[in-house]
Amino acid sequence: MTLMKPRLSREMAEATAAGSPVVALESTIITHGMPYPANLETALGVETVIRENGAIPATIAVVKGELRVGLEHDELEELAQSKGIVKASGRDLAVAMIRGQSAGTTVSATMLMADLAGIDVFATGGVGGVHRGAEQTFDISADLTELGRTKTAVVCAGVKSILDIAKTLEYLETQRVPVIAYGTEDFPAFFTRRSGFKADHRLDTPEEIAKAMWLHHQLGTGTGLLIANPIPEASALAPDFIDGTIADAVRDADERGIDRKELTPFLLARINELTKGESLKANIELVKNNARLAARIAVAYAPLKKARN
Ligand code: PSU
Ligand code: MN
Repeated sequence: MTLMKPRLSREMAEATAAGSPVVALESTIITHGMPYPANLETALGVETVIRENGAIPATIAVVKGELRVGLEHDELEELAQSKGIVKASGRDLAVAMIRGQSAGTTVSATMLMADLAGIDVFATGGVGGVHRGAEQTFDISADLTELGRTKTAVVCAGVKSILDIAKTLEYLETQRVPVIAYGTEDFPAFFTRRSGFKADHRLDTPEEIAKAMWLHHQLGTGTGLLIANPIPEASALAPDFIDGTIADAVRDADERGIDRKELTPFLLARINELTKGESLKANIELVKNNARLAARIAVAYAPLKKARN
């Protein structure tokens, strides 16, 4: 069966036809991950960072029922401002399309759409994972199963301790997803550079990461790769401070009975409130840092892919 192609912006159509380096970006971070106007400023800032590092950014979303890769400024603005917009993981896309809805795409939906559009590298802040208490709730993000079936390299800053980091790493192992830390042995914990767990692999240059991606795909593994890039030292938060805040936020969610797809957005917003915006500042810096690395990986990957075609 021939799979559907999302609608590409003109720039993206030219870039993919020419085999130029492209970096996909998700939109749930805009619609559910950050408040306005920081979400819009970040979305635009991240696109600039990708261009400065030699690649073309493609923000991915569903706009009025249409799967879109590469958004214009006014479209980003609308997504950033609208309230009550849908949060779509891969399984929600078809229904959003027939309803003509607009939706922020999670890591899972963005990977799926990036793959349909032929984009290999994707930058975000944090991926979803296995939630604390998953042994009771079974709350495991579809991001992890998507990584187990879609060939996209996702550059993130590790996962937050709103999640059970050990179980998240176990699940990625089960899904056959390599976890590669950039320039460190440690698997980072989003706001902090260390989680207390080791990553499976350490690679020190974007070129090595691009080569590993290439070989991983050539082996027919069929899975994605998780590239964990620690937050820059200067932007990292103090572990005691942020761990305490996260524990408070998790308790608040529990007391209010918040669960399922509302849980991650609630925790992100609550942590931002409790830290009086400190966590948001760190979040913005780490996303830009990930965009920079993703662009450099995409630049190194493009000639490898071209040589094959
Ligand atoms: N973690 C963050 N910021 C985010 C998200 C996660 O630090 O914006 C978003 C991403 O879009 C991710 C989604 O794919 O939350 C995961 O949601 P869930 O846990 O419901 O699968
Ligand atoms: Mn969930």
